Amino acid sequence: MEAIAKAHTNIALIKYWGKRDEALFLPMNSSLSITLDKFYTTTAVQFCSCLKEDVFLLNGQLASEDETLKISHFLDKIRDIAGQKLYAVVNSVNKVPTAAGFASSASGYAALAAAATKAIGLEIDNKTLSQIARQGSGSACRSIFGGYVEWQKGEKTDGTDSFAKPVGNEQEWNLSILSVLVASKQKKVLSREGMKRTVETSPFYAGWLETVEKDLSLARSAINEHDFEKLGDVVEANALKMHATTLGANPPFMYWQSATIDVIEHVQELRSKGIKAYFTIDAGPNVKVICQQKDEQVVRDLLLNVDSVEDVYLCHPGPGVTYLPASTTENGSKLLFNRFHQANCARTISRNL
Ligand code: 2P0
Repeated sequence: MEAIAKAHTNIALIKYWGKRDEALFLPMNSSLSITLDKFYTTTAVQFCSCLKEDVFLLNGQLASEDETLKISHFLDKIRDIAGQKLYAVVNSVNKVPTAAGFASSASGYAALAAAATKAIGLEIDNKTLSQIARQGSGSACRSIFGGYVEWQKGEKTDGTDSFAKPVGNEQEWNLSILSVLVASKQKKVLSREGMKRTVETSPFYAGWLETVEKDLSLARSAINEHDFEKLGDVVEANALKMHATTLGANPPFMYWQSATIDVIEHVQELRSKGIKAYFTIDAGPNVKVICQQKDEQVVRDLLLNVDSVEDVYLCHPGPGVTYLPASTTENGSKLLFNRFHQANCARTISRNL
């Protein structure tokens, strides 16, 4: 019972910001993203009756007890659906610069959901897989699909209508996304905590909810029409509105640092020179800049020249979840599994499945 899956990160053009149900990861608003080609997670999962607990290896190291428990709770949801009580070895390799503040929870939970459901023998479609991935991390549901993806928030309390789907039939529009790493200090408010505090305390959150559906509809039509300026305008406006809600929270907080504003100003300067580039920012100081492919080198070169910029990663729309042959060596899953199987060295967490 082993499977290996690969999933890519995604960048939100219209942001997911706020939950209506924290246990089921149901969002307050729908969101829209591009799956990126450059950053991904590969995860191997093997269930076996010989294991006394779940084992989680991250980038070749045994993960902490806290990290392992999070993975275990997520696997519990999959075990419940499958009616199985077996523990698993999860072996995950992140090709995401996490230390640089680029989030890996989307690709991480998308790959884990795909590998675990396959390894346990569930035959499900990508819509259902997206619903399962959502319950590990909201944005993970969008990483099941490639290209431009919309997560429809749904209305039902059980979450069965809250899942991601590709936007129209759009596969072809090959925009460029530059992930700009700025010289950053430690991030203080995690996105999960930040969105909760904003929903509960920010008077500006109502304004966010009032306008986000309109932003989404503009973005959807811009993608279908390949209207880059229309897309860029709404992407920037939506990001600024999301960040404005944090300033009204109690206590207030902001994800931007001086370097963030530096990059914003350089993008605006590019536009004043006629080069169409637009920024968006997630729950951290780094900036993502979208532009058309014909401009990607000039935009990248200019950003690399900004003093506070440490690196610029050039990305394009990437694929959805794929499954890899069990012999794939990147994870060395067989070897690792055998190690845990034979040595029977797993720490025991007394939980009754
Ligand atoms: C997004 N972010 O749409 C938004 C924009 C951050 C800002 O999704 O609590 O890691 O695990 O559901 O998905 C980051 O939040 O949060 C996020 P959880 P997640 O990409």
